[in-house]
Amino acid sequence: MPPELPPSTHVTVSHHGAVTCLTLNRPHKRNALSLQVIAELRHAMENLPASTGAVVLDGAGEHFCAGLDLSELAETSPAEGLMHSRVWYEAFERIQFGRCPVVCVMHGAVIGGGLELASVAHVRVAEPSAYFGLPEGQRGIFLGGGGSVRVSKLIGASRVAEMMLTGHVYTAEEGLRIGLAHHLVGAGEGLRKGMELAARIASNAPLSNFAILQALPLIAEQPMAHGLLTEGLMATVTQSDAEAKARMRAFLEKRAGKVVPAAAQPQGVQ
Ligand code: 1HE
Repeated sequence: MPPELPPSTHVTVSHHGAVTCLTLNRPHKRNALSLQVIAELRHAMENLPASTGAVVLDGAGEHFCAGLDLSELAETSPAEGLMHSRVWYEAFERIQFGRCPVVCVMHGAVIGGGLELASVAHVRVAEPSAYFGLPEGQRGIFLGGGGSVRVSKLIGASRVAEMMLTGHVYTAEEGLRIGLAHHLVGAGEGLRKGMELAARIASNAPLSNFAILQALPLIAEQPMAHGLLTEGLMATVTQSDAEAKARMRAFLEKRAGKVVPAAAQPQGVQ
């Protein structure tokens, strides 16, 4: 069971217009994910104000996250271990399939459960200091925060197995290349980029963001005929909304931005 929630201590919540920032704030333990942290993340995601349209998730201190708090599993029984994973799964589901898209800003260690957490986010930004590891084999454990599924979907089960077997650590640049990050920015620029992307996401039509979060992952799992039907239905719903009509009209009347090459975008977005 998740622990009773005290006032937030290990996850700092701050609001910046339509963007809410959740910061793992346990730097003395390298933001290791205790059940308390997991519960606070879940609580924060379930209690976002109506004004929030997107979330940025980052970590205080030198590292994004050192993964599972190893002190919590040192003495657990198999049954407690199973429940531990379930608590993580439920919290991570709230993040992945919540109301708001999540942008994860990664620096320093993105290890084990830290990488599992990052893989729940919809957009990932890396600073050059970020490095990605899965030391589960070395620790005598296994992925338990959904990484077998989510990280495998990002980079393939073969790479996940090799990381766990050999302790292979990927650099930020390699992470970008293989799909662990979508953006690689300069040192100290991760949060600015994350906030910028989140603000952009929050300005999308809410129904489009809904479809991207709720329908797209299901469509990707469906047989092609089912997926195409689901997509067609979702497309019909989004484009029938007044918001979509207004946005398409704005473009046709030359009142909306064009899609331009990245190099021509002053801040990466137009
Ligand atoms: C921790 C943890 C942790 C640090 N659980 N306490 N994760 C790992 O195997 C990664 C383990 N951590 C590390 O390899 C290093 O700590 C770091 C590379 C992340 C950072 O190194 P450094 O030198 O900056 O810090 P440190 O001195 O190692 O750690 C500072 C403190 O944080 C220290 O506690 P202190 O009381 O001695 O000060 C560490 O014990 C503590 N600490 N990381 C608990 N992870 C759902 S299944 C997921 C499976 C996994 O996540 S496996 C991967 C686990």
